Amino acid sequence: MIRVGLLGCGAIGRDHARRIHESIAGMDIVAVYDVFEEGAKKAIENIPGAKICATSDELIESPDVDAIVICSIDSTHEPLVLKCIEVGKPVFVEKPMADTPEGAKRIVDAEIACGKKLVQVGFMRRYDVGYRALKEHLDSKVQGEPLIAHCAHRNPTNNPEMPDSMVVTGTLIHEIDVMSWLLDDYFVKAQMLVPRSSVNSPKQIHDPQIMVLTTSKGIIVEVEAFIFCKYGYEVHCEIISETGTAKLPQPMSIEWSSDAKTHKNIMTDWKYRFIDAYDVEFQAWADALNEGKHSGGPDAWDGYKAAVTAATVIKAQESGGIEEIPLPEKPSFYN
Ligand code: ISE
Repeated sequence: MIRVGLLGCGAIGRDHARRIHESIAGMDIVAVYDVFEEGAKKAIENIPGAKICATSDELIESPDVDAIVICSIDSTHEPLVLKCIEVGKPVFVEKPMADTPEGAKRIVDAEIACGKKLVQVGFMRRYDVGYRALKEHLDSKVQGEPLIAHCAHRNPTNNPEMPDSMVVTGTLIHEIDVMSWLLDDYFVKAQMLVPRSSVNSPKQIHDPQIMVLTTSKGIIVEVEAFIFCKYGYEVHCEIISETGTAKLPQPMSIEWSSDAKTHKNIMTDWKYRFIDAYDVEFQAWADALNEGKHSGGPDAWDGYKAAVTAATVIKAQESGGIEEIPLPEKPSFYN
């Protein structure tokens, strides 16, 4: 049984605590920490025996904690992951792994120096049944090679104070990871297209905006981010290949007609859209840790690749031009 300590008890942290306690076999929550004690108390309300630690270091160093889950605010991810590597404990960190490429590189260097893959990044879309089916389809090459991907990532609302860069590091980072995994390719160029903004979006950001990425094989991935779209939470992905197209399936929802109208519900909360993916992701992490290995899921190199790509997208957001993505060669440690 892997004894897990949770750092950061906001909405997603509490959700992961509940998930690990109720749904994941071979793993349980034994300790939590949050700068706000109220959050920590809430997280363990239904987890008898779990304790609240006074600091993050106390939790990471505790002899009762075998592995750590990090769900605190983005700027704390890098130092906390580095501390886990320093004490040699496996760590699951919500995205982004670090908020700068330099920070992500420090994590990669520390992990290589410690000689063991300890880091998994919370890119849960790789565990979504729809994305997995789409990947299997693309890998079969039944429609030839992929040429273009049209994607959309829409949130009804978001943090009203966020800067434009967070649209990339908090939202588009999912497409940056999942599209590179799906297409088995990496990105070499980035551009940001900016239409007029919605009256419902905060003034300091562009919303919607369109990220255009080019892969090393020349595939164009175009993603609309519309994070104050009001009407619901939706993730779309359509791949155009040489002899046909393929679409990411949408969550099941009945279609009902009445009074000369057809209705279909759309989700509003990303935590529910990917609820099954989170369960599969954590079960894979638990199973791997119980066997003393890495799950093979998103690792520190994936976190680093995403950080480098995101930083270049932010550069393109500022310059309005096409920017080259400076990705160094993958160290053999990650092969
Ligand atoms: C949030 O942090 C997520 O991870 C969601 O998947 C994303 O849709 C949302 O925009 C982010 O704020």
